[in-house]
Order: sequence, then structure tokens, then C-alpha cells
Amino acid sequence: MITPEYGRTLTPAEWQPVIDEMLAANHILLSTHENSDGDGLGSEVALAIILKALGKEVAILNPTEVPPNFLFLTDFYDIRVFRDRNEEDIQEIFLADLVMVLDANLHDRIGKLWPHVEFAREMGKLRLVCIDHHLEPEDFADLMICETYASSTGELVCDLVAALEQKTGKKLCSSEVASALYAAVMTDTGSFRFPKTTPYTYRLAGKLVEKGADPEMVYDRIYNSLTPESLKLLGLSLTNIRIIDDGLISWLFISQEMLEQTGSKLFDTDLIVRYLLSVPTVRVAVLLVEMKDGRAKASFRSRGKIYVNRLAARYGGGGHMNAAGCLLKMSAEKAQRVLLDDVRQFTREQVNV
Ligand SMILES: [Mn+2]
Repeated sequence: MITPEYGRTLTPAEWQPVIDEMLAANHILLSTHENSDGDGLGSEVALAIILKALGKEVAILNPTEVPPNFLFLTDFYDIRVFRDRNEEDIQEIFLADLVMVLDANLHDRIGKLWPHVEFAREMGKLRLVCIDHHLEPEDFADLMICETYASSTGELVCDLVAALEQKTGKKLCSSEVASALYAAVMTDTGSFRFPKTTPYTYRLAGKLVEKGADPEMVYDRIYNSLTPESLKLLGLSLTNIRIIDDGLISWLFISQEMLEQTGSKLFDTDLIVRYLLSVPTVRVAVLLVEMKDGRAKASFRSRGKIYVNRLAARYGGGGHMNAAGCLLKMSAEKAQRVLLDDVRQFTREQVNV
């Protein structure tokens, strides 16, 4: 079903405050959420190329490393991981006059960067802009562009680029910008299949291809990049999925031991979550992953009108109606008990409504 706001875009006038911030700044830092995805990475790479072309000093500093299947984006622009004990990296935040957070609407989503950004803002003139499309934003920046109608942050950035081109009279959307934005929109729409994919999204994808985006390369690099280790993890995970509560819930726990046994990494778990909804009776799917530091990371998916972002919010996380996540501040062992009880209760309530 097409959302009622379909086709809505922000007007150049609505983008004006963001454009003013970008044009006024000299040194701009871009960042996205921990365990970054195609939307956050593609959006920041696209904006970095454009801001550089406008004569700005621009760096991308992320809280966590780029997953291997998105490394092709680093051919377009350097993406660095912020080192919180490194003087140079900390200094970089203090030298910036604008930080733009993309695809995250809670302050702690940028992880270890946040305390330094917060301190730099208290001490000086650092401005903070957030562009995002998740539900229930926290008002943590000077300017918040949070539009939940958008399929992706990349879709919003496409509109921003168009407004910037109009304002500056320059052609800014190079083929690399177009491919980065195509990667953002493609991944967040599940290759143009998820509910917020509208006729506008398809037209936008078409425009990006006209501007030189390479759909074949982007798809191949992102989805055909499995390592033998991640395939082993996938196999092991599929045999461990539990379909419970009359088929309403699918549940998978991936332990550190499973990661070690297969030689796979935390980001290898990202491709597994989609299999949890592949059984049609399932309404709520949960992937719980034990992290190295003993905490656990939960990803939620749902089918139909079930707001799993509300489930994630109970643990300090958030997201969208059908896709959300959180970091649990408890051991994986405890999380398996506490979360499973909570998910069962939540699902019963939601399905009975
Ligand atoms: Mn997104």
C-alpha cells in the first residue's frame, strides 16, 4: 500500500536552514550510527563528495568499521573509524564547525563519538545537524530533519542534493554520488521491496541511474560478497532458528562461540536477519547476537502493523515499524531469558489487537 505522504519531498525552502549550515561551515564532519549500513554509508559518502566539491574540508568519522560489502564506497571517499583515545581524532571534532549525523536520530547511536561532540558543542561553536527517517527522534541537534515518510536517509539526501544544485547553480550529482545514493536507497528498501518503497522511490532510482549510478555494480558488490566464513555462519544459523508460539515468532540466538567456530564476524550476522521473516506465519522475528564485550545486540523485524521500534525502545533502541534494534545492557545469557519473555508478551498483545 502506498503511504498517504507518498511523493512528498521537502521543498528547497524547507532545506534552506540545512543548506545555510553547510555553506557557512568550513570544516565538516559526517557520521552515521554504530554498525553502519548501506543507507548511512551511502548518504555520508554522497554528501562528503558534494561538500568537498563546494570547497569544504570534509571528513567521515564513524563509530565502527565499514562492513566488507560496503568497502567499494571507500573508493569514492575515505571513511575513517573514530579512535576515542587518539588525540588527532579528538582534535578533529574540536576543529569542526559542523557535524552532520546521518541515518540516526538518537544521540547515542553515534557511540563513542558522542561524548566528544557534546563536549565540543559546550566549549565552542560546533553546530549539529541530523538527517534521518526513523521513528520517534530525540531532539539532540541544532537542526533535525526527521522525515519518516522517506524510504531511506538516502532518499532525503537526494532531495537535499537537488536543492543544493538549485541554490548553487552547480551540477553536483556525479556518477559516484549517484552510485552512493543508489546504494543507500537500494539497501534500505530491501532492493525496492519494503513497505516504504513508493512510485517516488522508483523514479528517484531511475534518476540516479540517469546520473550515472551503476545498479549492477552496486548490487553485485553489496549482495554477492559473502565470505566462506559468513556462509558457514548462515548454515549454522538456519539450523538454529526456532519458530515458536504457533509460528508467530521466529527467534535466533548467535553466540560468540558460533562466530568463533565459523570464523565469522559480527557484521556477518546482518544478512541472516532476513531469513527470520521468510516463514509466512511469523509476525515478530528476533535476532539476538552475543558481542565480544559480553553485551548483546538485538534486531527485530515484523510483518504487518506491529511497531517493533516500541519493543526496541524498552531497551534504549529504536528504528522503524517493521525493523528496529537495540543494544542490551545485560549479558547475552540473561538477555535470552528476559528478551524472549518480553517478545512473547509483546507479540501476544500486538496480534490480539
Ligand atoms: Mn536508513
